[in-house]
Amino acid sequence: MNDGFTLWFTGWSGSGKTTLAIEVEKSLKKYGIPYVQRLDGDIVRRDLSRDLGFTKKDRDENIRRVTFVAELLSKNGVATLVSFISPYREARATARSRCHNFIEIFMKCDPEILKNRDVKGFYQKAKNQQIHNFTGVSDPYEEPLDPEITIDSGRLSVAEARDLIIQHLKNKGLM
Ligand code: GGZ
Repeated sequence: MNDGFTLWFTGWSGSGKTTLAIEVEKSLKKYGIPYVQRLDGDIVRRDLSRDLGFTKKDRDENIRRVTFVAELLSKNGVATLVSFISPYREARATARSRCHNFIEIFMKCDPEILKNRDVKGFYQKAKNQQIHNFTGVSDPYEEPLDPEITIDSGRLSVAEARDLIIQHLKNKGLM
């Protein structure tokens, strides 16, 4: 059986977590990794965490639930890709201690670029206080201090970032 692992993508809204996780997922499947599961903020918040908002308490609860699922999957041989803002170090440290072969991937981005790009219009709405507790505007993001992988999205294409992650997994003997 393949050893499971957890790729934990963390970063601001719009930093490319979901896009990159989808690319890595495709790649893992192409390599023949038998069990791959992606857990994404958008999807989880429509179902498992549909009762939660964006206060610290709710974000911590969201990440606690996701950690629980990722732990079960990764310990049972599943390549698990987790993409959430997950802004708090303590919650990510708990995930690290529980999930199997935990690899933290920090989506490093210039906040000004994200705010200018504002694909979903959230940053403007947050600035106008139409939405509250928005990461980077009215809520904190605690950058990872020692992530296994940092993706500088200003410099790397999605394909280059994907290849970096695949190479890391190969180096670790996880594929
Ligand atoms: C942050 C928010 C908020 C607030 C709605 N703050 O870019 P998106 O839209 O598609 O992804 C963001 C998503 C964040 O959910 P997570 O589950 O990843 O957050 S956490 O890990 O902190 O629990 C964003 C949208 O939800 N969104 N309101 N106030 N992001």
